[in-house]
Amino acid sequence: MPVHNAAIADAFDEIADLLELTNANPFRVRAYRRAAQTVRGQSRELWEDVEAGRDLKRLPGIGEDLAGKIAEIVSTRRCALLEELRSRVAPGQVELLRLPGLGPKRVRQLRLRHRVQTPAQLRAALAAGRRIGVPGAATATGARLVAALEHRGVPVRMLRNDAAPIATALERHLRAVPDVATVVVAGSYRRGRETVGDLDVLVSSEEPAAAIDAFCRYDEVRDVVARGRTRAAVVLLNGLAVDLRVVPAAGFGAALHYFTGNKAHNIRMRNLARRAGLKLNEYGLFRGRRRVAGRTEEEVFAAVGLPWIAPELREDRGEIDAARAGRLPALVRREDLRGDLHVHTEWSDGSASIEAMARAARAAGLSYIGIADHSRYLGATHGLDADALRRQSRAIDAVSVRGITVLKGIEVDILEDGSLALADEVLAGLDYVIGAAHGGFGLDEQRQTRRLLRALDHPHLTILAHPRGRLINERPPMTFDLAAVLARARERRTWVELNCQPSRLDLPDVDLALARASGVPVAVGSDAHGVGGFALLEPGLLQARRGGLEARDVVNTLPLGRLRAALARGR
Ligand code: DGT
Ligand code: CA
Ligand code: CA
Repeated sequence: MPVHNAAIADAFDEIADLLELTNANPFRVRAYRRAAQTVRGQSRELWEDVEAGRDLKRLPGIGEDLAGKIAEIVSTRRCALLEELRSRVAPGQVELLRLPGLGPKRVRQLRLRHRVQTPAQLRAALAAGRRIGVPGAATATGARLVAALEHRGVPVRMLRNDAAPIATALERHLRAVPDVATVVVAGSYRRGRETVGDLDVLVSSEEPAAAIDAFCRYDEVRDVVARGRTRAAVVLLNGLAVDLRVVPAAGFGAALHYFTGNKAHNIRMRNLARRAGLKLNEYGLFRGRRRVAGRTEEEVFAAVGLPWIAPELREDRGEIDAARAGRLPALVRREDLRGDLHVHTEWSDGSASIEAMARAARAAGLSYIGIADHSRYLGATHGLDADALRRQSRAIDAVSVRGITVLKGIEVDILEDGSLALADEVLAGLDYVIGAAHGGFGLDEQRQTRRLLRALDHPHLTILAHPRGRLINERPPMTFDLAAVLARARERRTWVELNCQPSRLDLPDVDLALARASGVPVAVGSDAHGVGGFALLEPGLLQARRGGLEARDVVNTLPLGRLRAALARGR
């Protein structure tokens, strides 16, 4: 049996992993990764080349040394370097390297300093609460790690925010291809879902071959799964699957609509077209054989008598009826936001000073922020007690950044009985109070509801933060009677938060829609823990839009004066 290209590539990938763990030169690591990719991408079996004595150095990234390795693997079915590396690295090490949040450096430290060499040992060490230099389960990264250790091998949907830089780089790559007019990442990504199953890339071009070719040769591609004249499918190095379709400009709008989905929305639109005697599919909108629309999405919607519907709403949750009745919401946009009330600093677990956060907020186009550091209760991690809060208040008074007003808040823990972790008189001295649960996620529905209702009854509570307490892919949402909680919030003039952290996005879209219908204003908070944190407002707003929120539903679209007035009314 000859040695196939896949086996050669696997050997090179493993060499790269092992080199990384032994602190080898990064260029050498990268050379093996590229070689693995090149070998996998060959349509011809390399063992035939070796047998025929053909020169392998014609392949991109394959020099003397790598060509020798290929010949060695083909003719001996072994690789001395790989065996030598394997003998130096314990098998659990490579598995550790593949876990989220663990790079070669941390894996090395785990072994050298803490004698943790396998996923099982890591799991035991974390369960025992050992301090081993990896983030604890209370942090998002730590929780992700614990989840990965528990569900090893189960594929999870990638956070949209993690897919975003990948999508952007791929778009840029395809835009540079000659004759490519437009590139859009459609599917769940365009609808702004919090996670994506795969990416669906749509390219408009009259010369599909060039786009298909550039796509399959893209640097980050691990496997080409399918390759046709106008479509292709690949898997990227990080495991994300990407579908590509190339369509001519005349049908681009119809294809964009079709591949944006979701499927249920598409089916409804197709039925609507059928009732009008038309046929809608991914190629266009047809009356008989004649194409009557398809160049743009607007054209497609107009042909069935509808205004354009924003992708975030296309979930078959009533958007088509709303469009027909002229009742589509004017969705909130990033430029509508004037402030951010959920900002952390180095006074608790943030990384920057109050002043640095104020400057960053100004650079992000905001005109006010509210500092809401953690109260002391949250375990040992740098919470503020009454005394520290008084000192922070003086520090805020001393900060002056032109164009930015800094308000005084707190993120106080809601305890399991629904009381708040700081005394009333301390909370009374602040501009506003954010309450949040950081434990007790597993209470049954009745107790959880009672807990949140009691918190809402607290006279000083302004905002109920990340009410569901979920961490996407890691911790399920808390169960409670949301309708009852929203009714109480409205009664008490309390707001609910949309937290923009990519693994929170809490409240989720359907809950936000219920908040809007219940007349409860939403505070969109970045939960920034550093100067880059305000960048999360924009992707976070996708969730607000999916919930159908307009600017008037979001409190931090208010100018400062009106926000202050609203804060005063609520207390
Ligand atoms: P994902 O990838 O699981 O996050 O979700 P989507 O919505 O991106 O789904 P995907 O990638 O399977 O397909 C992309 C779009 O293509 C989908 O939103 C709607 C359209 N589509 C796929 N399959 C069908 C189908 O059987 N019928 C119709 N009408 N549309 C479909
Ligand atoms: Ca998709
Ligand atoms: Ca797909």
